[in-house]
Amino acid sequence: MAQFSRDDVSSFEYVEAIPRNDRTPKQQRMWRYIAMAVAAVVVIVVVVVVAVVVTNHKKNNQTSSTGNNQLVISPYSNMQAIVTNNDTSLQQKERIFVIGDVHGCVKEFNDIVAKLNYDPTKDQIILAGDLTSKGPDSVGVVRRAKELGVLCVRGNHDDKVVRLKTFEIEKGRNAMYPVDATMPEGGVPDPIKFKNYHTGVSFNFTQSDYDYLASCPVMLHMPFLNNTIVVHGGLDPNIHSLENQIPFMVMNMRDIDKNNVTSIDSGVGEQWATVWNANQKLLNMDNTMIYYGHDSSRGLNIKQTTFGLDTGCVYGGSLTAINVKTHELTQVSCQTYVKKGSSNDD
Ligand SMILES: [Mn+2]
Repeated sequence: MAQFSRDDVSSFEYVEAIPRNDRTPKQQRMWRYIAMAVAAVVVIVVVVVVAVVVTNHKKNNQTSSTGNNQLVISPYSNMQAIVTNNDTSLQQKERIFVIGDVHGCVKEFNDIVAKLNYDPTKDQIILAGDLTSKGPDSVGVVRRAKELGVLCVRGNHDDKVVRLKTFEIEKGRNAMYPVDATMPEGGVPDPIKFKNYHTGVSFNFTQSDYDYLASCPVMLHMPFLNNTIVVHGGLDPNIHSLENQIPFMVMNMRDIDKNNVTSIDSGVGEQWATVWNANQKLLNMDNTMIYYGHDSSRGLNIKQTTFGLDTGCVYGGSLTAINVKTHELTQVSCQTYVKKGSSNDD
C-alpha cells in the first residue's frame, strides 16, 4: 500500500498555503475556466427558464381561446350529437367492425373491406370519423361507405366539409368570396375560411354525398353491445352523461391538461382515455366500451375499455379494423399520401 512520506505532506501544505495573489499562471487559467463554466451554466439556466415561461404562456392563451367558445355550434353544422342504435337488424349482425381514420384513402378502404371478407348482409362496418380530407379521394370514400351501408361518426375534418357544403347549398357558391374571408359562423372554436382545403372536397359533393356525411352523428351509442360508443376524438371524463358532452370537444379532444381541463392538444397532460380507464363508472352505464380515432401520434391504443384506432393511414401508416365482439384486429398497409404535420392536425 502506498504511504505518504513526510515530503508529500509538506508539499501539500505548501500548496494550500499559497496566498491568493501568488497563484501560478496554471492556477489562474484553471480559475478562469471555472468562472467561464459557471457563467455558461447561468446563461443556459436563464434561457431554459425563459423558454418554459414563454411556451406555457402561449399554451394557456390557446387553451383559453378555445375554452371560451367551444360551446358555440355553427349554424351550418347540420349536426346530430347522439344517435342511439338498438335496431334489431344491427343486433342480428354476425360481425361488427370499427375502422379508424380513412381520410380519403379509398384504395386502402377497399383493401380492408376485401381483407375482412365483408358481407353487408351479415356484417356491419362503423367508421370512427374523418372519412374525408387530406387523402386522394374523399368523395370516393363517402360513396363507397354509403354503398356498403356503413355507419359512421363525424370527425373534425368531416365537420368542416359539412359546414362549407351547408353554406354553399344555402347561400350559393358566389357568396363564398373573397376566398380568404372567414365563413361567418358566430365565433366557433375552429373558424374556417372559404379557401380552406376542405372546399376541395365539399365542392365535389352531390346532395346525396352531403346527406350521408351530415348524417354521421358525433356520438353513436349501441346499448345492446356492451354500451359500445363510437366517437372521433374522445369523451370528457369530467362530464358524466353523453347528453352533456360538448360536440366540439368530442370531435377534437386528446388530453386532459394539468388543470383538469379537456384539451385538443396532445402532450399537455394525460390522454383522456387514461383518465377514463382509471374511473370507468363515469357514465352510470355498465360495461361502456369506447372506440375512437383522431390521435395518429399515439397510434393503435388499446386499453381496458377504450380503443384508439387511428393508425395514420394517410401518412403511410396502416388502416385498422377491430371486431367489437372478439377484439380481433385486421390491418392493411397504406401508401404515403401526405406528410404528417403537427400532431394537432389529425
Ligand atoms: Mn381527426
